[in-house]
Amino acid sequence: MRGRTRRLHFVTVTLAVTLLSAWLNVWLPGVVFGQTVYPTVFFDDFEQYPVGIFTPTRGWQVLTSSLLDANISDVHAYGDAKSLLLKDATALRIFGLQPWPVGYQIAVYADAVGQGAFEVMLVNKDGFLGTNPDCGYCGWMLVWFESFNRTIWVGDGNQMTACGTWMPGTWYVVKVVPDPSTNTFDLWINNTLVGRDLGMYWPHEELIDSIYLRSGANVDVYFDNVSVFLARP
Ligand SMILES: [Ca+2]
Repeated sequence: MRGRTRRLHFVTVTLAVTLLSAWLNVWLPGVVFGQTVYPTVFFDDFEQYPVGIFTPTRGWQVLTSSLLDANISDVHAYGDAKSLLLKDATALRIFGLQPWPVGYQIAVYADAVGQGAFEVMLVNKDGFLGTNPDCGYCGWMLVWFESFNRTIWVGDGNQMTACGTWMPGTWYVVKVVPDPSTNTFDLWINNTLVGRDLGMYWPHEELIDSIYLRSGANVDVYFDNVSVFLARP
């Protein structure tokens, strides 16, 4: 009887650990920051979509002339099997208005230098599409991978700061953490702080409701492990 109770206890503990691990895998990637864990607004690793043409669901929208330009790929992925592949295309993931401050993390990969650039930032969807005059440009905390001389730029679209270079065939994990007390943000790339106390020039951060991913580089650009988090413990 004692052995049966012990086995039952073992099974219960194993099940609890398994469920906790699964929960952690779903909710925590991208929001562990030093000793701090930030609450996740959303996370997507694209593992739940079939390989092939990306059918935008779960808050995603694809802005492109052809849906053929947005695909779920199993060619490159960050730490698992699938990623979102954009070819001269833009994807928006709408997560809704959140209490400021909001940060984001994303893994990006280009398999060639190509032309143009690829980029990520937070936006107000309606403003960015030109229908909300309250926030002007309506894009915040832009990280811009320029193909010409492979420079990584960060800023607000107008005032940009070079913060490193990039190589094709390499994953870059971009993490942006705002600090509302100083109206600045920090940029981390592959866990290295490459931009500190960067200026926030556009007002009305409380209007942020989406994350924006774009490939205009005439090359295949892969995006994975997209997360948005509330930037406070
Ligand atoms: Ca993935």
